Amino acid sequence: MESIFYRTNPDCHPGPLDIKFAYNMSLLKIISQNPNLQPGGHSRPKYCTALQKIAIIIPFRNRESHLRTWLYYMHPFLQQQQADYGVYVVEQTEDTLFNRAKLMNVGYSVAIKDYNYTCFIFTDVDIIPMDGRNLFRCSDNPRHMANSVDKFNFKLPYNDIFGGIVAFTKEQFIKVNGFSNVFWGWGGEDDELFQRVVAMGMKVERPDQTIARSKMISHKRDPGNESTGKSFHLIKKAHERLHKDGLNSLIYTIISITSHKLYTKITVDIGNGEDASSTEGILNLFNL
Ligand code: BGN
Repeated sequence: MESIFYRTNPDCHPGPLDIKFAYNMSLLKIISQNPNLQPGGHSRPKYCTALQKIAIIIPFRNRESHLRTWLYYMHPFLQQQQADYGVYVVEQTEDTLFNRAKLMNVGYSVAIKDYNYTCFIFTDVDIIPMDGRNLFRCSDNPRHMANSVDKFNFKLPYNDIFGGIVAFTKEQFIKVNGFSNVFWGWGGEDDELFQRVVAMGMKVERPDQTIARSKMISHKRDPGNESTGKSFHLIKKAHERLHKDGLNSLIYTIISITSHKLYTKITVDIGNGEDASSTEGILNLFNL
């Protein structure tokens, strides 16, 4: 059976991968290349019990071709790493501003009821690791795993960056009360999560930058994901809000949960930010 690992690493030893983006990857082809997947995009190693059970959470809206690319590369990648994992694609239904962070919280809340996951990897759909040694696992502290992305010349654009891919154990994620729910539109929700981690006395770990090299699919900013310019104020008061705004204030309505061969699709109505938990409301509450 052809897979990216057999093609690039005949001995199946992990190492640099040849990642090329092509937009004609069919779901049927990806399914046929991953015959051992269980419904909902689950897999576990055949000959051992994995130490961690990993839920991969992907926020999503209108990125079908990126999702196909992600599935094409990441299923073989995770299976080669002997991961016990499931993939959750969390789709925002409304046309209102995108809320990446709230979708992450919904993904966590649904996945935790599905299986006894111990590790949650929150990833964008458009970043693909370029090295099989970049272990998709949780650690003693929350991990930032997109610390070497081609778009940023394989460097950190700033020290506290926490975007793209992050990994939290269940305990770590509960400790920070998840992501904030009030970041509508582009930017800042990841910086705010970084502040939560620090406020709760944890550090951010990062993999070696050579091994963590990743490729980002270049694209234009999505319509409906404009920046509101409010992030800066919200990030400043992260430590004051974190116990009130997050997993414990999460309100959403599930439209459907569908088990596909390659992933579990969660379609959710997360509101439009004009209710009690709106950004304006939160800014007022904290006199920002
Ligand atoms: C930053 C964004 C992050 C994003 C990185 C990388 C903000 C907050 C402004 C106060 N932060 O600028 O969310 O991950 O760029 O693209 O917009």
